[in-house]
Amino acid sequence: TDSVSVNPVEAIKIQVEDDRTGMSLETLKRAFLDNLFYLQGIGQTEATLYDYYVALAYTVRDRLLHRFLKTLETYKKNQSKLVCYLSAEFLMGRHLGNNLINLGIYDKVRQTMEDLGIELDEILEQEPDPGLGNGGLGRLAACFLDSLASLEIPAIGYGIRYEFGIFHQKIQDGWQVEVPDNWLRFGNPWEIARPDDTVEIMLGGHTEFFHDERGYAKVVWIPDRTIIAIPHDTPVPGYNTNTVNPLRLWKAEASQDFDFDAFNAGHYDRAVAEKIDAETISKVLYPNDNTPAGRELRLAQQYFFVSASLQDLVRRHLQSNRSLDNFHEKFSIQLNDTHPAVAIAEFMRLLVDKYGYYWDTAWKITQKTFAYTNHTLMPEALERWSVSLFAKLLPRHLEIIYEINHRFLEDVRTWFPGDDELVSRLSLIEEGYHKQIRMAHLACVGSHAINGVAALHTELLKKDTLKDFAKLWPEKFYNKTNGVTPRRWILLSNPRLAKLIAEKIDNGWLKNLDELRKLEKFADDPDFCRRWREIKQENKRDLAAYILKHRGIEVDVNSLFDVQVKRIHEYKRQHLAVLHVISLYNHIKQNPNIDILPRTFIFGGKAAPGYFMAKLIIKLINSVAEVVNKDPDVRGRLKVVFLPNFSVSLGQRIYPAADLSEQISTAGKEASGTGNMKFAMNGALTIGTLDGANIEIRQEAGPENFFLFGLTAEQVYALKSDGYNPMHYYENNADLKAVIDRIANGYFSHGDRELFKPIVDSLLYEDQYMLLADYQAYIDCQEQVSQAYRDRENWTRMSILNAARMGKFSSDRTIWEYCKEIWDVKPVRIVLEPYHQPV
Ligand code: T68
Repeated sequence: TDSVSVNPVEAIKIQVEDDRTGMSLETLKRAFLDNLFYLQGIGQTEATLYDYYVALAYTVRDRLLHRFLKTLETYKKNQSKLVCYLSAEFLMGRHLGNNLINLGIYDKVRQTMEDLGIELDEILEQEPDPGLGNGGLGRLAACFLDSLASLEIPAIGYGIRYEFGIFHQKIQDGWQVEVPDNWLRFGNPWEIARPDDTVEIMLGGHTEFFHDERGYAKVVWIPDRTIIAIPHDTPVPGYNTNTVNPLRLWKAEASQDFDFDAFNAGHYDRAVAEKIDAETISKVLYPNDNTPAGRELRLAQQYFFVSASLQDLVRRHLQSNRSLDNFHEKFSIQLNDTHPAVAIAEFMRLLVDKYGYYWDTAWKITQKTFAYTNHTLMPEALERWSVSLFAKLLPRHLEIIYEINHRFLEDVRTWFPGDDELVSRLSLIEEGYHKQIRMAHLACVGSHAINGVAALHTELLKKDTLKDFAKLWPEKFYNKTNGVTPRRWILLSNPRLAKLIAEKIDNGWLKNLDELRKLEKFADDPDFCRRWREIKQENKRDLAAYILKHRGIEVDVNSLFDVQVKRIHEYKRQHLAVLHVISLYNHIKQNPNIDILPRTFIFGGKAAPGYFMAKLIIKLINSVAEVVNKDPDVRGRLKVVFLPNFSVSLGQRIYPAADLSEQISTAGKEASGTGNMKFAMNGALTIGTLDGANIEIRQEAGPENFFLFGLTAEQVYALKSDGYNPMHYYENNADLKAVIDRIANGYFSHGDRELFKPIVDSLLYEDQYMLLADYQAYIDCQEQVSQAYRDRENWTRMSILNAARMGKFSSDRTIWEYCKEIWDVKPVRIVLEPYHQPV
């Protein structure tokens, strides 16, 4: 560990506690009341809960700031190598609770608030959930930032400060309705605007050739518009460290010059229109998960934040280095999927056009700087941009991409003479009527490392999606199985469980999750098991109260809580779980006295607004819920609940209360999954296919503690090539037929046979995701789950062992692997000024 040394004698000699840094109860209370008065302009008698939230947020921010500034100063002074995580999404979740935890003052602040007659939980609820991401990919970026800071790794996250994050989901008449998420409406105490670091971004126009003074052919890009990017920094503290890394999000604005020109020429209206136009770029997050948007504005967003971030890095580098020759020794840039992949072309443009590098030198620096993470195997989800769109928006980058491609394919032709097929498969350009740029190919050639996000995913990338690249450069491929932060996903979400764990094995697990293994020995301790079970029960009671309040549905806390929360997508197969519900319902209708395990089915997740089938699946869930929940024959033994607006904060309520985690994607489709890890850490057992990280979760937990069903990725592939016929399963399985017929006959749609016809038809005539092939295996496996749950003692034992064995899935482990194998970075200890050392 590098460190900036501080004289330890001095460190104990001077200890000043002031209202902006002090951590004692008295100081915290004074600081909070002071902020309430001077920042919110209100006294305690008049203040709203929201005023309290803002006052407390500033109290916490003050305590982050000197750590933040010290962190930045230390990185600069030490010339530390910095990890730059480029991501179009950061799904951070609420900051306040997490920051209290990472600063180690959660309990103290709870006490402080209590002394003032304020309930901390109520204040935490006031914070709008910053939803700057769609799902797994955006949340992964957030977990990574937490781990980076907790491991004291010099790092910065770069992204877009969307004014509107992921839409707010309402359910009306069973349908999803999207409402804009105006999360910045009342301000944001966590961000700090840094107008001094504003950069200009060029767009559109054309390029011109000329010869420079040395006679070299050069290109200049003449853009037709310029906008500015203003950085807003959010401090990201590590757990129990002084490290506070920046998350730098860019806001788009019109450049002042433009305004003035038009304004002075008497075109006030035009100046205003241009301003609105420029600001559109960071206005809204595209709500598609696992599908490319393909819109001009989306490409503009990608280029906007990438160009701003690279300019920022180059500026930082040149502050303390004479050239960019050693850039790759000071920065490692990770591309979170292909959304920032245009960075490869932009960095080449900066090196060649702006800083005068020879192409070959520039290319070497570029390749050594970048690394690329892939998050999908589905070919339709790989990003492609039409050449014509690129030409219009980024004419110079198109030329650069053609040049990269030309040189790359020349190499391929030398290595594999005569293999034209290979050349066209590897090309960055997909030929055809509409020529397209394959962004994954650009990311692969421009990076020194390419990784998948779970073992199976990486294997399939090498065998299938990126097989030609894997053949060219096997040494570039890595696996980095995803992880999640135990600070937010256990300690903050499930304080009861965290307290029990700490009682038994102390607090080391928060920094080294493998220590959870020490819990294994309590799996046979009746007292521990009883408390484990009670905690789950209390968490279930909390969630039941939430369900009653928000959905008006009463659920039985003694029933099995069977949960599927994630984006709605056909490959994730929420509708397979619905088929199971209907099957159980059919059994009850046939014999109302049947002995059936009471279950509460909980669903949550957003559908992309343009994804018709996904929205229809939500409607189906709600329609089945309506019938099942009020059928007297059911006698409350089955309940179906769709919880609207699944988000990070709703996840924090749900994972701790789940008994069963549904991870039932078609094998080979879910790259990793990360919700599966959050459930397991909180003591839920998994029912799942051999897909993504499920495989590794099962390996760790032990196959006897995992409910496995379904085709393997290989079997899916084989069945597809043999000519899959879903109708065969329908015709030969009476139970399945009865389930599908119930939907088709309009039983759940007031007799309307048309409503769910698209789902029925897609299952019977195509069934791309093979629900019917996996149906019986799933039903049988669910029966095993029911049997297992009846033996509560054994279930508890399995639950404990599952949680105890999830150490691998800490994002700390994932980040260490990136640091050692891909980024080559080391921790840097941040030492505070003596007067800022905690008393
Ligand atoms: C997810 N991908 C994977 N994509 O589906 C999941 N896509 O298996 C994996 O665990 C997770 O990434 C983290 O690696 C996504 O979440 C998107 O959200 C997305 C957004 C825009 C465009 C395409």
